[in-house]
Amino acid sequence: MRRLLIFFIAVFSIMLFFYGCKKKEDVIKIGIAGPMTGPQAKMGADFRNGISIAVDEWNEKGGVLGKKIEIRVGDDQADPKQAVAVANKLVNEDVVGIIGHFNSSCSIPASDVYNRSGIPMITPASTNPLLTERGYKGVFRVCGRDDQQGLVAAEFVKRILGIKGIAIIHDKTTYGQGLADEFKKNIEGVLDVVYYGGITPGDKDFKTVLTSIKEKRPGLIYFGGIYPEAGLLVKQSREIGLKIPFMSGDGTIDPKFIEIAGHDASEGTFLTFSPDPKNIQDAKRFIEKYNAKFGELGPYSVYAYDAMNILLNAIKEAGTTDGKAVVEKLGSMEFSGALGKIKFTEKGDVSVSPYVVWIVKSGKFEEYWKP
Ligand code: ABU
Repeated sequence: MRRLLIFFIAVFSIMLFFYGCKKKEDVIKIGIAGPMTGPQAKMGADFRNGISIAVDEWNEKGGVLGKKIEIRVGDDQADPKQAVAVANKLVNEDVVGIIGHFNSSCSIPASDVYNRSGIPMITPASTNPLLTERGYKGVFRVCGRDDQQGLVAAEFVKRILGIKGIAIIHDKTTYGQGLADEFKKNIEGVLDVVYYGGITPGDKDFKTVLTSIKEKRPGLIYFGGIYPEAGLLVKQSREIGLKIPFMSGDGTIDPKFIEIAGHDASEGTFLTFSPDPKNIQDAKRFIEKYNAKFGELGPYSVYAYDAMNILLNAIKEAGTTDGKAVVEKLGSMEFSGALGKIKFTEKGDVSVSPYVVWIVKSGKFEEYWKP
C-alpha cells in the first residue's frame, strides 16, 4: 500500500513538472506597470486599455514567435517603493519585457531591477531625463523628456505671455520638481521667479501656499506635477481671487484635471504636451478602435499601444525573447506605429519629440502654440 502511494505521488509530481514546463513555453509574458489604483489610476487604466488593443491584434494573428501573448499587471500606486516591489514580482513571474511605469519616480528605481535581470523596459510616459541618462542599454521611452518640454514652456511664457513675475510650484517628485527646475532654468535671467516651493501629493488644501503666492503678485503660476494636485491648485487659486494664468506639463493633460478644477476655473489654463494624435493619420484606426471599446482616448493610451507593438516587433525580429537580443533590435530598428515613425537614440530616447503648448477651451484641451 505504501509503495503504491509513493508510486502515485511520483507520477503526479512528474505530471505537474511537465505541465509547468509546457505552460511556461505556451505563452510569452509581458509586464505592464503603472498606477492601477489610487489618485492616478486613470493613467494606469489608459495604459492597460491601449496595450490590450495591441495584444488582441497580435493574438488574433497567432501571437509572436508562434506563442500567445499574456499580460501580467503590476500596480505601483505611483509609489517608488511599491514600484520596486512590483518590478521584482514581475521579474519572478518570468515576463520578458515591461511596458511601464507611468511616474518617473517609479520608472527610475524599477529600471534598476529590470536592468539587473536583463529585461527590456519601454515607458510610455516617464519624461524625467535621468531615466535614460544612466547608461542602461535596455531602458527606452516613447515619450519626450522634461528638458525638452520645460524649454518649450519657458519659450512660450517669454515670447507670448508678456508677464514679469512667476510663481513656481512643484510636487516634490522626480517628475514634478525636475520639470519645474527645467522651466526655471530656462526663464531665469529674463523673468523674475517670485516664489519657488513644493507641495505634497495627496494634500487637499493649498490655500495657505496660494495666499502667500498672491501677496507676491506674480503674473503666472507654473506647476510641475500631476492632475489631482494641479486641479486643486487651479480651483483654490480662483477661490482666493488669484486669477492669473496657470501653466503645467504633460502630467495634467487629462479630463480629470478639468473635472477637479471645475469648468470655469480651468478655462484658459496652459500645459505642454506632444501634438494631438487625432491629427496623425497613422493613429486614426487605433483611436477609432479605442473609442469604440473604451471611450475617450487617454493622453498616454496611444503611447502605451505603440510601446507594446515596438516591443513585440523587436521580439519577432530577434526571433527570441532573450533580453540581450531584443534590446539590440530595440536599439537598431525603426518602428512604424500609430504615432508615426519611432527610432531610439543611443540613450533610449525617441529621436524626435516635438512639444507644443495646449490650452483648455470650452472644457476641452486643444493645441494652442508651437515653437
Ligand atoms: N510625464 C508625465 C508624468 C509621468 C512622469 O514622468 O512622472
